[in-house]
Amino acid sequence: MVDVHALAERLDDAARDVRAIPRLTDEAPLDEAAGYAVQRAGIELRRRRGERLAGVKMGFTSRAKMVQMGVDDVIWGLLTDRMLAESSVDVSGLIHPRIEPEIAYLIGREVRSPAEAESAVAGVAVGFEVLDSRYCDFKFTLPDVIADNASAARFGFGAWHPPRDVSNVGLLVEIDGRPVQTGSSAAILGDPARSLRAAARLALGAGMTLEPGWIVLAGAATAAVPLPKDAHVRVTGAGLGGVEVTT
Ligand code: OOG
Repeated sequence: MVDVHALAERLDDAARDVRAIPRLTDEAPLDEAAGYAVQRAGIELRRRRGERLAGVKMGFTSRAKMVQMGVDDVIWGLLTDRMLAESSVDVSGLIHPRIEPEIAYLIGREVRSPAEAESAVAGVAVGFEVLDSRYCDFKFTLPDVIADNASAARFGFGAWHPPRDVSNVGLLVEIDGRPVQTGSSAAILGDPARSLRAAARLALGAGMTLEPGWIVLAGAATAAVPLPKDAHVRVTGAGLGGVEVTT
């Protein structure tokens, strides 16, 4: 028997103590369903501390990320209001943060079926996600990373634009003015809209719906890069402007 609550607390403590832990699967026989149960229990701990759900993030939606992390399935995690980084990220509170470019969707009304997902979008923006695996060396199996809320740590986004085709947006990540990653949103399942529909499907499967005001991060189009201290990061999406963050 897997003690879902105890495993969620172990991950939650690791994040709060800024200390990496061994993979849960080293000792507990987790499958993906158990991983999601641990993820939900972890979100419950956050909710009890007053955090509110702010959206969802998709993971492993691009080949570059699957290859980087050695996994082969799409996953999701939940975002809370306290993960939102307005303009700065304090990396001293994170274990080994990495940053990646994102396409962000703003949900305008409740999504009751995956087919409704695109018409429910109120805006699109370029965004970023700061990942921080709670596991040693950023190494995990699929159930481990699912339990760890898909490595979610912080996120941000630029100005919202009216809904539009974002199937081939050129993305650029610069750190201190130096380009460190380039890619296209087409790397996200061929079109980030597929990732959005998958988010709606996964939410419904978990007894939830994408809600008005929620953000959906469609997943990275490039590999993630280490986020150093005292850095200035700019993520730009062709036609969507940019978003900046300092550490
Ligand atoms: C897991 C999260 C992956 C993405 O965009 O593919 C992810 C990780 O790489 O630590 O968010």
